[in-house]
Amino acid sequence: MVQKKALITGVAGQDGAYLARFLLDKGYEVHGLVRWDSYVAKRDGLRRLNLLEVLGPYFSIHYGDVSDAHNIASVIKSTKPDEIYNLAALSHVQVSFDVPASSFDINAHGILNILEAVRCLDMEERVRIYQASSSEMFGKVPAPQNEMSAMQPCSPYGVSKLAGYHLARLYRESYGLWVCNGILFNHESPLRGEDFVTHKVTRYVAELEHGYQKPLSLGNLEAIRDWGDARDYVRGMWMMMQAEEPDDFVLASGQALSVRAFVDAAFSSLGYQIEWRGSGLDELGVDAETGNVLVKIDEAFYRPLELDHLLGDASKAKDILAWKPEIGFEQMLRDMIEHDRKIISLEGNGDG
Ligand code: G4F
Repeated sequence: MVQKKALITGVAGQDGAYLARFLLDKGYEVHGLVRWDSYVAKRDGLRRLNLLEVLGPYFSIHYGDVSDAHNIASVIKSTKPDEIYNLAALSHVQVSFDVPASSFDINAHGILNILEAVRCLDMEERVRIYQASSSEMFGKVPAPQNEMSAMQPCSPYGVSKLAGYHLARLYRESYGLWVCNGILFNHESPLRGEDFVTHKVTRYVAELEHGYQKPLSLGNLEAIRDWGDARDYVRGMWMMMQAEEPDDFVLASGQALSVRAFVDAAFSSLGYQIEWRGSGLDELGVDAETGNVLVKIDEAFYRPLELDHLLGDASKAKDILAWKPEIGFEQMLRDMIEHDRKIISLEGNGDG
């Protein structure tokens, strides 16, 4: 059987690592684009790939950057992929307010460079492209959101992702490129970056077992998110790429929780009950048993503009692709905390 080849940009991230593992298990030859800073800090930069045992004979690393048009064209030309998954992104919403131009370079220019490379190399006939679009594009529109909802992003990240989404759609409609947009709602896992709220919380809860130190500082607790599991979502990406026609699909769990409810669930999974006292910036989350302050509010984690309510409707993916999430919220939370406990005990043994 002829082995399919995939190129994954952003392969060192949460989704990239899970997708690489998934495709290797399906018998693909996988090429991963990794940025120079992962090369410099190789051990840390490639830690997810190491953990999932991705590095091996059917996986090749290419150092580069989607915002460098020459680089991405040359990687596409040399690897000749059947499928390109564009997962490279500046993905932290709050950070995008600090570096809006970089967000555009990576999130909008990046996909443009890929689309142009495929077109100029006359590879339209053989390559399929997946663009990682985001529920952050919906911004302020009322929940639930699906493929037909309006889009009013409220962060530089969301605006840059919306530009990327439209470029993908435009190249599909005007040049006939096989490009699909996966509009993914928040998706978490043990490999989630620790600067995202879920992993920041689970890491703190796991550390509590080794003794109380200082409170966890968080921002807005009222925002509501639809949290699914990244492992289900990379399967969905692949399913979109196997469809007969290129199209755009929402992937979501269909259940939403506030950040506060997530915090409560994470703490209670290890037996801590939080009592919320006070309000606004003075609000505290107190351990009902010991009186220790576990959570405090820090204005620094508030964004200039907040996206209040995301709840995805993934009916189209269910109907057309037969995709549905298999890992529930409770299991995801359990896996994240178990992973953090393991990492913390390895660090304690000097193996971290
Ligand atoms: O975990 P977050 O940083 O994820 P956010 O902003 O929803 O973005 C994630 O999901 C998007 C899909 O909709 C992706 F496109 C994007 O790349 C990323 O993966 O924040 C979630 C919520 C926000 O409302 C934030 O204001 O948690 C709130 N929050 C409260 N305290 C915090 C914190 N977020 C972070 N990162 N850190 C805090 O201390």
